[in-house]
Amino acid sequence: MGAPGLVRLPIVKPALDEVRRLLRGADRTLALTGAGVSAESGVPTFRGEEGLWKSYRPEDLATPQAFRRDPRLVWEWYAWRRELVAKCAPNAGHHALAGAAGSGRMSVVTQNVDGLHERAAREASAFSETLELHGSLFRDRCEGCGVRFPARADVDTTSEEDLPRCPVCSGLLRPDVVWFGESLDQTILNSAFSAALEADVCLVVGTSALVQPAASIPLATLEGGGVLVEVNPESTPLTALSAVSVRGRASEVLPALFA
Ligand code: BJW
Ligand code: ZN
Repeated sequence: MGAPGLVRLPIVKPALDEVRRLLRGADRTLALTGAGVSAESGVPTFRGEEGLWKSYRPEDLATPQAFRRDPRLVWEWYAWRRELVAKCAPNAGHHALAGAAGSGRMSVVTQNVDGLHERAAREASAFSETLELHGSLFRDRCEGCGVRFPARADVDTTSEEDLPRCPVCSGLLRPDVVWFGESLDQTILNSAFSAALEADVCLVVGTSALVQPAASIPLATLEGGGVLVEVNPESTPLTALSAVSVRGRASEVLPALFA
């Protein structure tokens, strides 16, 4: 046991107490998550000093135009990310949300394509569907007929001829994610906005809240008379609208909130 003076005190205790009070009083809670929730699992975020967009240009890799121009390059990037994420595991933040969602009073909406919320829910044997706004890294979709397939273990990116093709129509397969300039799945988006409108608390975790329409989902909670709670080491455009902003890491703050 460490000396009493060295015990690590929660730096955000008053904020945590206030959030716990809000969550206890809420009939419905919506958690909207972004890349920050998976950062401590080893999945890179997009923006910020260590973010993917520091080394890669979204216009070269995450638009339909980029895929049409150079599908091999885009596939190479996604094959690398699949491999990277496959080695990652859900962290304490994913587990805390999975536990809370399993209780039935919380929905989880994520912008992440890493599948870590679903994995945490499966590991807890908790039934709770995560709404994946930006698709999944582990699914392919045919450019020709639109049919979706579970991702293959290996994608051969040696040349354009080697790229994966649809077994139904021979069209080129692509990762089933939402790129800039593409519409989100309307059913998923409507469900997310409805959940936000009904929520008494919208817990916004680990997102820079810069990408639309995801960043507007918490506004529906405000319109419905609910409150926002933000968990993020940095401030975001939603900070000023939040009842409480907890400045901390998801893997530390979320378990403390739902313990
Ligand atoms: C921690 C932490 C820790 C770190 N714990 N936290 C209205 C106005 C302006 C533009 C638009 C608009 N409407 C639409 C647009 C265009 C565009 C857009 O929003 N652009 C803005 C960037 C300006 N949106 C679209 O194109 C969308 N489509 C659309 O709207 O269709 C209709 C339409 C089209 C065209 C015009 C108008 C309408 C589609 C958006 C698709 C986004 N796709 C990506 C890639 C997905 C596939 C892939 O992964 O490869 O989605 S981009 C990338 O950003 C990814 C993410 O899901 C998304 C959000 O990022 P996120 O999660 O917020 O991550 P970061 O890195 O930004 O932030 C991490 C945060 O975590 C930071 O705050 C850290 O502090 C924090 N953090 N460690 C907690 N340990
Ligand atoms: Zn097809």
